[in-house]
Amino acid sequence: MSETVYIGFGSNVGNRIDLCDRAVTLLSLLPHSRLSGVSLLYETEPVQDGAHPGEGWFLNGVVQIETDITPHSLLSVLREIERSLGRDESDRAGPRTIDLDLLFYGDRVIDEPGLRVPHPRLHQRRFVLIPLNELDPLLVHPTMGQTVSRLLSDVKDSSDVRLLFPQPSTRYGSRPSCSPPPHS
Ligand code: PH2
Ligand code: MG
Ligand code: MG
Repeated sequence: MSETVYIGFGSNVGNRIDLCDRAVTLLSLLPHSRLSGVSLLYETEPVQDGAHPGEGWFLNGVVQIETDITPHSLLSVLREIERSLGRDESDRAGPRTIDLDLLFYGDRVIDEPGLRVPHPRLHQRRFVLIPLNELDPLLVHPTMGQTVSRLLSDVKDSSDVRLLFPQPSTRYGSRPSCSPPPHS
């Protein structure tokens, strides 16, 4: 039985558009999985949260995937993709070429060292809630019992989140505005 998962991505070093695009492309190629949604890209002010992501603004977005991959395997695949896109493992809290965070795995609640789902800070972050709200505003947070749209209207975070303009054209083509012409 496949589950709907949401993965947040962010980049604040290097060619951020290219890195996000490559991360989404790699996620679209996961076995036993289907990419079912990709948010727009947002330029976001860095939020300090114990991590020290530096001064650079992020590009952030969220993907939705239907998958049979288990949460633990998915987590190691995300780490592999981060590594393949040049993430510095020795400074995980520093500036990042790409950061992939498992936000929701269906309505499962997992609380283990190294794997906490839903992501423990997602409800405090506009840079996550805004793209999530775009994909599924009625998605209910399994422990808070509130929809994403409600979490977004209640969030205290006031950091700046701006729609990237222009949006890059993409290869995975799941954005409505980027659909190919009906015939050629
Ligand atoms: N990620 C963090 C800490 N701060 N700020 C923004 N704007 N975007 C992020 O992805 C982000 C952050 C830790 O992973
Ligand atoms: Mg993160
Ligand atoms: Mg992370």
